Formats: sequence, C-alpha cells, structure tokens
Amino acid sequence: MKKTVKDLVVFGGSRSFREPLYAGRPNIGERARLLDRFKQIIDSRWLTNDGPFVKEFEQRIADLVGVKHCIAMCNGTVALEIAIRALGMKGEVIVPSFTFIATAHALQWQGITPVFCDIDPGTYTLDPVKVEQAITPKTTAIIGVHVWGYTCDIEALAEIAARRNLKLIFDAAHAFACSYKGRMIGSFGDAEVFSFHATKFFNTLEGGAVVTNDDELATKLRLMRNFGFTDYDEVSYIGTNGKMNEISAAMGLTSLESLDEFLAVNRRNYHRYREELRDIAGARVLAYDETETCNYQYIVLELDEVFTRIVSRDEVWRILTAENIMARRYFYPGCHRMEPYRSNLPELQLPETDRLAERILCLPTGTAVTESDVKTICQLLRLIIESADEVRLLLDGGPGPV
Ligand code: T4K
Repeated sequence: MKKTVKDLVVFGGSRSFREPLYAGRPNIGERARLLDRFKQIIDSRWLTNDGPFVKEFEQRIADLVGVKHCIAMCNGTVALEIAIRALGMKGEVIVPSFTFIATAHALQWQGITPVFCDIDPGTYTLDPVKVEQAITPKTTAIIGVHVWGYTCDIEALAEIAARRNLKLIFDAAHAFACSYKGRMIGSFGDAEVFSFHATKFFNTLEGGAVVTNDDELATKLRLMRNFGFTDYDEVSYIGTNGKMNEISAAMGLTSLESLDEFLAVNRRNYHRYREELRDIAGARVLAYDETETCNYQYIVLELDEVFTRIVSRDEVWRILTAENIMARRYFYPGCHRMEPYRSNLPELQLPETDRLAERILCLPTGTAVTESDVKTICQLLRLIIESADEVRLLLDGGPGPV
C-alpha cells in the first residue's frame, strides 16, 4: 500500500524496513579467504608486531596509492597523532571544523591548538583564502581533510604551506581510492592519513595508515609506532603503540581483493540516489566529480534553505529514523561546537561550516544496501520533501489520527 505523509509523521513511523538500514554498515570481503587467513594466523602464532600480513598489506596499499611508504597503524586517530608528532608540529595547526572530531583531538591530545578555519562551500574543504588569514607566528602546519572523499584544493594549500614554511598533511580518512587531478590520494603533502575503520567502505576492522614519499619521515613513523625501538634493547625516540595486528591486516588484504566490487556497489547506489532524487525542489544529492576516481562512500543529501525553513533537517532525520533508515548528520555540529573547543572558543564564527552542518544527511549505502532499498528510501524522501507544508502541519499537531 502506498504510504502517505500521515503514515510517516502521525503514527510515529511505519517501519519501512524491518531491520535498521545503517549508514556505515561494513563491507566484508570473501568469507572463505578471510577465514583461511585467520587460520594461517592462528596456526603460525604470529599475531602482531610487524607480522607477514601487515608487511604484505603495507606493500599492497603503497602500490595501489603510488607512494613509497605505507606505515599501517591500529586506527586512523593514532595514525594522525603519530604523523603530527613525527612532523614536529607544535603551537597552532590550522584544521577545518567540518570534520570528525578525531582530526581536532589528535592535535589537542598532544597540547597543540587546533585553529578552526571555515570551508569553501564549493569544495566542502578548507578555504585556502581563510587558511592564509588564520596563520599566526605560532602556526606550524595545516591539516586538510578530504571530507566525504571530496578532495581539498591541494594545489592552493601546498602553495601556502611552501611559501609560509608550514608542514602540510591531509586527513584522508574518507578518500582512500580517490584521485585528485588524476593522481591517487595518498601522495600529497608531507604525508596523508587513512582510516580503515569498520564503517569505511574499505576496512580492516579497526585500522589506519600513514602514507608518504619521504624516506626519513617513514623511518621515524615506523619507530614511533613501535615505542621508538631502534633495536631489541635500544629506544631512540618517544613512541607509542600504534601497530596494526595480523587479523586486521588479513581483513584488509581480503577487502582489497573485493575493492572493485565495493566500489561498483557504491557507484551503483550513488547513481540510483541521484536518479531517484533528480529534479526535486528542496534537496539534492551532492555530486562527485566523475572525471576523477571516486569511492562514493558517502551519499550526502543537502536540504535547501527554502525546505528547511518549513521542515528542519533534524525533523527529516527523526522521521527517517522511525522508518529504520539510520542516516547520519556527519559532521554536525562541527568540532568548534563540541568540547573542549566550544568553551575555549565561544566567539568563533564559521558561517559556512554552520550552514552546511545544519543541512546535510549521509544516507545508507555500501554492500548491505540494495538498489531496491535505495528506491524505497528515495520514495520516502520525495514524499517528505515534496509535502513539506503537510509535514509541518502534522508535526505541529495538525489533524490527528482518523
Ligand atoms: N578523520 C576523519 C575525517 C574521520 O572520519 C575519522 C573517523 C577519523 C579521522 C578517525 O579514524 P579512526 O580512528 O576511527 O580509524 C564513525 C567511525 O567510528 C569513525 O571511524 C568515522 N571517522 C566516523 C565518521 O564514523 P561514529 O561514532 O559515527 O560510529 P558509530 O559507532 O555510530 O557507527 C556508525 C554506524 O555504522 C552505526 O550507525 C552502525 C554502523 N556500524 C558500525 C560499526 C562499528 C555497523 O553496522 N557495524 C559496525 O561494526 O564514528
């Protein structure tokens, strides 16, 4: 039976999906190969500390991305922290606020001040003009974030970093297997950092990596990842435990074998969302630049100002949740509106970040989401968006159940 707006709003949801449909459901490679690798690990009793699967994984990632060095880590946050420390960042570092909190925390955790800079609404990433304005004598580096796989204006940031003698790294947690001007993400700046967390389209359960072409930096990163050990009983740096374990590397190697399939599903779902929601007044699915290699891992719905004046993004989010469509507000409300930054910077104004953070919803995709699921989600979204006035009336307690 065709759903009506009343079904969605008045009756507290009609559970369009029996099971929750998540944004962030992990992709999993071929089970038999995965289990075979797990068995090899158990049989060999080599579980971690630079084991054979980690070494193979690092080589495969470096080859795929086209860099000299891949240093696999236990997660993306620790990878960021180690990259920041290995590059000697201190004082102030310029970052976007429109990112996952880990980007800011990786700095603050080690006593470095994240200086939040607004984004360019055209790229959703750091605005180079505003970056330049945020530089002070205390600035030592810039961290760009390729948010949702949309790449930063890398050339402009690299030019600023070179001219102002600043380090430059990219938080590429969302941009594994993406390209910028035809070159794979991973080889830009002093280093780039990936996250291979379970929710990423390519995962190692938990995991991450720093990739770089800088030999000296790579050596330092490897030492810092392993407590600073330079020999069995010799420690030369302050280090931590950032190592990836063998089970994660086995997961990664197996996922790599299915990478093309994951990408194809993401691409298919993206095109299905775009097609189903084309020409709809009030919302749009953000477009990827398909002249580049994209991973399509985030399907980002932007609701426009005219629509959200009637029904807010959060109201849409709640209606979808009641239907078991677990969309996410990545990255609301922005790091500058979370602690400890909110209290430290009560006056900070980042209008573009605030504007975007209020309007977006990341929709479910990945191999757990079928084309028919996408179709159903889009039908509901169309119903909500095209009946904004009726939704408002019902939310305000208009005509109740009949
Ligand atoms: N930089 C950026 C720009 C990042 O986005 C991230 C991480 C990092 C750095 C740091 O990298 P890691 O240290 O995490 O490697 C999730 C992820 O935990 C996080 O990795 C990711 N970004 C962030 C964008 O999303 P939450 O708090 O939203 O996760 P959670 O537990 O709510 O999971 C999201 C959805 O996924 C859930 O609705 C359910 C589903 N899910 C999740 C897991 C873990 C599953 O279906 N199965 C699962 O196993 O942070």
